[in-house]
Parts: sequence; C-alpha cells; structure tokens
Amino acid sequence: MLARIDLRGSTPTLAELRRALPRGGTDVNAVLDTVTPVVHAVAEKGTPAALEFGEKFDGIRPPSVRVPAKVIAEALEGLDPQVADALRESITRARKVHADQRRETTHTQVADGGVVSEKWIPVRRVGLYVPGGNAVYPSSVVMNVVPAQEAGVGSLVVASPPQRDFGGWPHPTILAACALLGVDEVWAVGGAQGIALLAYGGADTDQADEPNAVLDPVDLITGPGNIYVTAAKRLCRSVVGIDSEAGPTEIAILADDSADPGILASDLISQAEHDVLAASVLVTDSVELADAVDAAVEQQAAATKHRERVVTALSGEQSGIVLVDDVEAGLAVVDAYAAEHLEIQTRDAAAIADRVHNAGAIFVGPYAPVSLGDYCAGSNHVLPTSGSARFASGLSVQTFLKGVHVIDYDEAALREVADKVVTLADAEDLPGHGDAIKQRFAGSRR
Ligand code: HSO
Ligand code: ZN
Repeated sequence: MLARIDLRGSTPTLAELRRALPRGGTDVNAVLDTVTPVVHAVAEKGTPAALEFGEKFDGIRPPSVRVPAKVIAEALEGLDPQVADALRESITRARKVHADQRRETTHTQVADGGVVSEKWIPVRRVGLYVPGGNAVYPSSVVMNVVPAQEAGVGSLVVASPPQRDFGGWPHPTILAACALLGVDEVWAVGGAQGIALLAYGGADTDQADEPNAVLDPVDLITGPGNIYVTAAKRLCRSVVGIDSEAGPTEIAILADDSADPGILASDLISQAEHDVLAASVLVTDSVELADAVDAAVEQQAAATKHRERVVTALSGEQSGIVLVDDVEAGLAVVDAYAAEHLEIQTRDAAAIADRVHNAGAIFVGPYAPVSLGDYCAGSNHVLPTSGSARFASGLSVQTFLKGVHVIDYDEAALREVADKVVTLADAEDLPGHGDAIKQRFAGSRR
C-alpha cells in the first residue's frame, strides 16, 4: 500500500532529497478569490454579514451569536464523566509542561547606568478558532487554551461553527471543554466569516440590548481549520497575529530492525486516520522491516474504523517508505523532511533523537507514540507542518507573549557612547539622529 522510495547507494544533495521525499499539501491560494469578499464584508458590516454568510454556506443561523453561559454549563453536565476525567488529566499535564515555559524578564547591564531589560507581555486578547464538522477535537481546545492561559492572556474567546444537530450551538463537547478550561466567552460562528469576525469584531444584532453582546476584536488568532479558514487567517494577517497555516497532519518514523512492525503500522495508521491528505512516512535501513510494516499496515488498515480515509492517505503520494543505507543516512532524510511528528524507533533511540534538527515534536522509543502526544503527554499537539519545522515551533506559552525591550540609560551612560551613535548616524546620512544625541549635551540645559 505504501510507495517505496529507494535511496540506498545514493548520496543525494539536500535539494534532491527534498524533491525525492513524499510531500502533500494544499493550495490555499486557490480559494483566496472566494474568501476575500467574505472577509471584506465582515470587516465592513460585522456580525450581520457573518451570520448571512453562515446561513448561505452552511444553511444555519445560531439562536444567538454569543453562546449563553447556561448552554455551556449544560454541555459540561451532559459530558460523559469518563471523557471529562480524561480531559482533566490532559489539562493537568499540559499545564505542568506549559507553566515551565514561562519567561522571566531579563535585565542586562550594558554599561554603568545603562540597562536593557526584556519584558514578556501577554497578548491582550486571543481568539481561538475550533472547527466543527467531522473533526470535533476537544483536545485541540486544551492545546490552544492552556498555553494562552499559562502565558497570562487575560481575555480568551472561542469561535466555533453552529451545528444543526445541536440546536444551532457549537458542538457540546467543544463547549464542555471550554467549561472545563474556564473559558466563558464562546461565539457560534465558523468558517472564513468566523475568522474575520474575530479579527474585526462586531455587534451581536440578535442581542443588541445585551450588555456584553459585542464581540471585541482580538489581537491574535490561533487554531486549526479547513482551507477557507486558513485563507481567511492569511487575509486577516494585516490586522491580527495568526499562529500558523496548519497543513494536513504528518508522521515520520525513523526505525531500524529492532522496531516492532505492528507498532509502526499502528502509528502510521493513527495519523492517517485524520485526513485523506495526511502523510505517513517510514524511514528505515531494513528491507525486512519495510516488508513487515507493509504487511501489518494492510492487515490493520482493513480492520480500522476509518479504513477508507486511512487507505487513501497511506496510498497517496504524500505517504511512503524510504529505504536508506543506515540510520545515519536516515537522520539526513528526516532532517530534510522536517516532519510535524517524528518517532525514533531505533536502538539507542534517545541518542539518535538528540541528533535530530528538524521536527515539530520528537517521540522517543516504543512507549512514546504520537497518540500520547495528541492527548496526554503534556506536550502540545499544535505543531509545524509541511516542512515548516525547519524554522517554526509548535504552540507554546511563547506564542502568546511579546518581548518588549525597555531601554534605561542615565546621562553618563549616554555620554559614554554618544560619539559612536553620532558616527553611525553620519555614516547612514541621517544627521538628525546624531543631533538628537548632541542636543542633550549642547551647552547648559537649564
Ligand atoms: N494529531 C493531530 C492532533 C489531534 N489528534 C487531535 C487527535 N486529536 C495534529 O497534531
Ligand atoms: Zn492525531
């Protein structure tokens, strides 16, 4: 089922390697023309336009755009207690890891009387987009909300599409996850219009007499979505921050002949389950292992619940088995690929993992599967896709903080370096810059 890419006996350059490796991806540009008028209309008219688009595209208008507190509380009451318990565990572990990511202000004494500090200030208000439809992931609510809260973001709003099956409110599991996390501001709006409403804000015309029925615009939008949502995020980038443009999920596994083919097959299937465009890639120096994994994949895929999309994803051009001469060559391949998730299932897995440069998250050994990271490792599951792990990080407390330099120099400290500033200003033909320094030391001021 999985295509084979045989790199044995060759020493490809990085560019050749990147071309040879399987990679999918979606073309967001293709829908920009469709999404642009939606974003413009919502930017101009606010909530009424967003509601109209929701009705037009999804055939549904929520009872009110802001979800009442009672509806959120009822969703939690209705949540299966075992699911509530598991979500609590997921939240507790994620809080533990993300609390450790907090950054302290640094103070650097650059000269006598000259100090530069770097303060980390949380973004004022964050909008989290949560998709509806087939992919209802309360775990993603956890992964977005926890780092924002641990960063100290004071105002957090969730937007999620209204669902016909649930009285026109967002999915109850999503609402319950919000309740567990203490998020009380939830808006029943989805798609490109939901992103635009978060970015530009707008009044809730259905509840015009309600005091808090106006969606205050946010400063940063995070959260996954379909291609229209991603296009809207790209278009709103000039007015709000966005986390990243998430592509289909990816798993790469670097394995040698010590790995268990049944385990590898189930891990490859686990991420293929998300999406027909999901990518599952095995990199190995063992042909026997490759054959055994192929056989195990056939067998397990036939029995799995979402077999159709799993088979489509695994047999797509974005998935495959890459054969290499040895683990060393395998390391070069996984670095070139820069997977969202990378499992290391080799002898001395920790030592090999230590040498990886490019991956969104690295899972070490047979007992750290990607599924653990998706829910309960404590790590974040919002990770860079499509090779962006070469330069980007997963969601963290850092995503929600802004670093601000505070420059505090006294007279003597400025005087000490004044000549250098004037010289550099002159060298750039910006004498006004130099004058701003000279002015301070010209003659006697007062
Ligand atoms: N593997 C997905 C996240 C997820 N898995 C949510 C299950 N639910 C992208 O990292
Ligand atoms: Zn997953």
